[in-house]
Amino acid sequence: MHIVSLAGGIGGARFLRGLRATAPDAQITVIGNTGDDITLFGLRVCPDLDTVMYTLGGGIDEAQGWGRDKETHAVKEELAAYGMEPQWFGLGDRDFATHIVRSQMLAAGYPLSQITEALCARWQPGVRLLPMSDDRCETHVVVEDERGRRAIHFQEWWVRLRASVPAESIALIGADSAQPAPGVLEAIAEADAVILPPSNPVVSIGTILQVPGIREALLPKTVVGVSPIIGGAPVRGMADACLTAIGVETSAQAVLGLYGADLVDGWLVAPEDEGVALDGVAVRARPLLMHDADATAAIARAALDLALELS
Ligand code: GDP
Ligand code: FO1
Ligand code: CA
Ligand code: CA
Repeated sequence: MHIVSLAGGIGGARFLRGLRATAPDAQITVIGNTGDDITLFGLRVCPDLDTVMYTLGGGIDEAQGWGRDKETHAVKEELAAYGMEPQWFGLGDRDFATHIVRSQMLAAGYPLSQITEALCARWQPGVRLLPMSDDRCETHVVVEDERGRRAIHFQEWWVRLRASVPAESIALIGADSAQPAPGVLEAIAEADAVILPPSNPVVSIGTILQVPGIREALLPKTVVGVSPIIGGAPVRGMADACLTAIGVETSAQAVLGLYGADLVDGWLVAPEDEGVALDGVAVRARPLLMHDADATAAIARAALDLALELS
């Protein structure tokens, strides 16, 4: 069986660990969000790809959900001592090595998809991890602050401002001319099931769906989504600020409406959201908190079973 899953960072990575556990014999292709990517100190950083790679490869900081385990911060401290900006983004020493390898390979002309494959040769995540695109596209957020109305990088809004300044709009710069990375459309075409994990519906899943050709390729497939919103709130993080920015209510019902019945065939909601419904979509209520490995595997199993039932 071949399963395709889209993925953002923490929510996607944790779900994928459960999917891998519940379907050990399946071939799993992950299409990762690269809209969060940013160049810092001359190095290319891909937070969501790295979160998936480290989480599935056993190198993640479990408590934090992103970055390396057993991390130290000597380089960051030395950069700060030189007054180097930004100082609001915390890159650890072990994590720096990943960005150095990636940046060196980019400079040598390798596409991000091949670089990601090379990095995964070390981490052995047990899935095939593909960036959504080899073309650079970055999420930017229009805000109005003391410096006026301006667009800033998503990471500055998310990490420096903690999404405390309302986003007037969110745009994926470069999306129009981006192409799906090699293997993405092929994997979707041959997938037996497509799963949308409980990732951020705007800046993770929504971003991947904006790459021309990806949404269209998913339409004829059996797609099952897991709600990232439980009882009107994101379980962790600030996804509500992203939904508000695009005029969508923070609810399992509204996220289903955002994805649409043309894309999604099945939708898992938490028991407190029982009653969510959309014509043409099979909705099931299941516990959706990924509080441990067993609970997460059970969520992934429910998503997969629903996809197989509908296909
Ligand atoms: P990020 O890139 O690190 O922000 O991670 P993702 O986009 O992959 O996932 C973030 C989303 O995961 C958040 O918006 C939450 O709504 C969702 N999430 C986190 N933990 C859980 C959980 O235990 N259950 C569910 N259903 N959603 C979760
Ligand atoms: N998130 C933070 O809140 N603060 C950080 O300093 C930070 C650094 C960082 C470094 C590498 C990496 O892969 C991720 C990092 N993140 C950090 C998480 C990440 O940038 C965001 O949570 C996601 O991009 C939002 O989805
Ligand atoms: Ca992300
Ligand atoms: Ca479909």
